[in-house]
Amino acid sequence: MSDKQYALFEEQQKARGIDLEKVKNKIKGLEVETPSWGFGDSGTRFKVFEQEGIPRDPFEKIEDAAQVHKFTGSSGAAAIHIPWDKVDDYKALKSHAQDHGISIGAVNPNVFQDDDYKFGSITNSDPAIRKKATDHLLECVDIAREVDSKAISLWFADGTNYPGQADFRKRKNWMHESLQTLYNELDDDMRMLIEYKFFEPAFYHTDLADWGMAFNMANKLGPKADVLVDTGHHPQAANIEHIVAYLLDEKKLGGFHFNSRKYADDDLIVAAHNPHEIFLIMQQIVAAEEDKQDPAAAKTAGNIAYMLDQCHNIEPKIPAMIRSIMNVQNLYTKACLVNLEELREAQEKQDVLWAEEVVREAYEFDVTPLLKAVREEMGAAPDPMKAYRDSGYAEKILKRDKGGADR
Ligand code: PSV
Ligand code: MN
Repeated sequence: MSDKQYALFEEQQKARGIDLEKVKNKIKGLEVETPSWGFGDSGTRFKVFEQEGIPRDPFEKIEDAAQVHKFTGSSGAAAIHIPWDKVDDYKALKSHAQDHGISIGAVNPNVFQDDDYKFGSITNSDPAIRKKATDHLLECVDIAREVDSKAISLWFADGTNYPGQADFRKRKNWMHESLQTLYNELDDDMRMLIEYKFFEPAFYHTDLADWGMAFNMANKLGPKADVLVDTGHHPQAANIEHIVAYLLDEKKLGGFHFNSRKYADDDLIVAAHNPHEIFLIMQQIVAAEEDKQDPAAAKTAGNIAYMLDQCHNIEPKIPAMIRSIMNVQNLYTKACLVNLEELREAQEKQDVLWAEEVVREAYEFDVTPLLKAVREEMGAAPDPMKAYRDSGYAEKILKRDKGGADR
């Protein structure tokens, strides 16, 4: 698009009542963390394909994450997963991130990879195993303090495979007990994000199966506990944007794990085949951000921790992350182009087709030129994919060879 065409786009948006300067500022404020584990080798239960150039330790994962930020301008933090990212000196990890222009994001405890957790971690009927898992959660609070992170992001693989295997209600209470212990340990400016998933790795039941259970838990714990929505953790056809709106209204939406899925928890590039779904989620968020009648909802929306949770098993990691960040930026921008006043009017008049059109119209605009302009203003790359390709970084890391660190 030439400058002239861009000027026309600006005119067009102005005529629709959209303040493009405001939209630009909103895009500049959008930060999406990358997951350190998304830079490591990963695969399916059938095969992990080793790639050349995979980071050999958490420090190199941070270096790769910094590349994503360098070119997109919107990914200034990397989430870590413990023990995958266990290091002797967490302050050194924090400084390494700072030296590369990013920070450490959410700290994710891992209580699903130890043999002891075969029958559950914080829901295990053995008190010694529950204590071991809870102690690890507390260890992660200490790590968060060292790396200056304000979020503990929790996901539990706990569940059962067969009817009668365990007592659902007891497990529910054990989970509450453990999470309360963690909650009590959080500093005032920290929060915990509770992620749910209705399947996998357990096949019969999962202890935190859906947003309602996570919401109930977060409510019981208190204001420092919020719900995290991973877009890959719902049954097919679940209306995720409705869940998002509900949690926003309850002021309990804390974070996102973005990815896209076709069948299960596929962890693919976000919006690779569900762009419209991500747009509709973003639309709910932008509507809350702009809600003058409900400042608390606007505050909640403005305080969401956005993260990618992706495990690319056949594609190169860094450009896949860059593509994901671009897709999130793209769909958030489109959501910002919805004329909310017109939408309200259409809803008040109960004009179904008009309301649908107001939302769809925004989705159909090409916002690439706008995003190029914004990235330029931010000092990032107008075309991040090309800039990364041209940078030579992908070739430079080949010397790391195959066989990188644990995810
Ligand atoms: C589980 O499927 C999950 O979404 C959780 O966020 C984990 O921490 C992450 O994937 C990595 O396994
Ligand atoms: Mn997740």
